[in-house]
Amino acid sequence: MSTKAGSGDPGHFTAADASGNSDYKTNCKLFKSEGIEYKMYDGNVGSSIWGLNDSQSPDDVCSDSADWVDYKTYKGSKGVHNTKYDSFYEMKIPLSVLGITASQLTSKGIGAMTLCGRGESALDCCPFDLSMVDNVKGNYTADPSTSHEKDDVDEITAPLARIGKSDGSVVIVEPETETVTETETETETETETVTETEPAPKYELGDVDRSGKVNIKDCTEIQKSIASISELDEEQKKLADYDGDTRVTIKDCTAIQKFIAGIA
Ligand SMILES: [Ca+2]
Ligand SMILES: [Ca+2]
Ligand SMILES: [Ca+2]
Ligand SMILES: [Ca+2]
Repeated sequence: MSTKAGSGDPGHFTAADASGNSDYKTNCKLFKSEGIEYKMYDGNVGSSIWGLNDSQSPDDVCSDSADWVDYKTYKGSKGVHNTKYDSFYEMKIPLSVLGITASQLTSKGIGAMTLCGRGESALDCCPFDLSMVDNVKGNYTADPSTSHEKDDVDEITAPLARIGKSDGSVVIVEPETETVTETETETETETETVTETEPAPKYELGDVDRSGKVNIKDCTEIQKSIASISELDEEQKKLADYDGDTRVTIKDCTAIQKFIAGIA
C-alpha cells in the first residue's frame, strides 16, 4: 500500500508455499475486492515520539543510555518537531479476509508488523528490528548514491505486535533474581548438588552476553552481530551457536526466543 491513501492498487498477499513466498497471481488480491480500507490522518496521536538525538553509532539503538529524546517536547536548534508532518493510519481488514473469527481474535490473537519500503527491500519496521539499522555496506544497485539497505535481505526476528491476545512471543525481561532452570535428559539421575570435581561450563549455552542467564538480551547480541553492529568474541560465538550447527545465524536467535517463550 502507498503511504498516500488512494494511490495505486494496494494488494493483500497470502503465502503460496511453506516458506512464505507469495506471487502476483492467485495469492494476490486487491484491497478493493477484499473490502480492506485504510485512511490517513495528518498529525500524531501518540503521547510521545522517542528518537535518538545525537548519535554517532548504530549501537545506540540498543543502548538505554544513548541520547534518546521525546520529539513531542524536545526543542532542537529549529524548534520543536511539528506533528503536522506526521502521518497516522487506520486500517480495516474483514476477519474473513484474514481467515479468522472474532472469537479466535480474542482467544488467540494475531501478530502484526508494519514494514516500510523504498526500493526492493524493507527500510524500517514496527516493532523495530535490528536488521533495519541502515549500516549495511555497499550501494543500492539501482542508485549508488544511497545504501544497500534498499535491496539487502532483512531477516526479521523481532516479535510481532499482538492484536487481541498475546501468544507469549513478547518476552518480558525478568529482574536479576530470576534463575534459569535447565531441563536435563530423563536418563540423568537427579542430583541437587553439583559435584565439585566436575568442571561446569562457565556460561550456559545461549548466554551470549555472559550475564548468567539466557534472556532476550542474548538474542539482541546475536542480532547485533548479524547486523554488523558489533562483533562476538570466540567464546560468545560458541555460546551463541544455540542450534549447534557451528555457525551463528538468525536460527540461533529464533531458537533462543523459543526457549525463552517456553515453546522449546
Ligand atoms: Ca537490513
Ligand atoms: Ca532492507
Ligand atoms: Ca545472557
Ligand atoms: Ca547456529
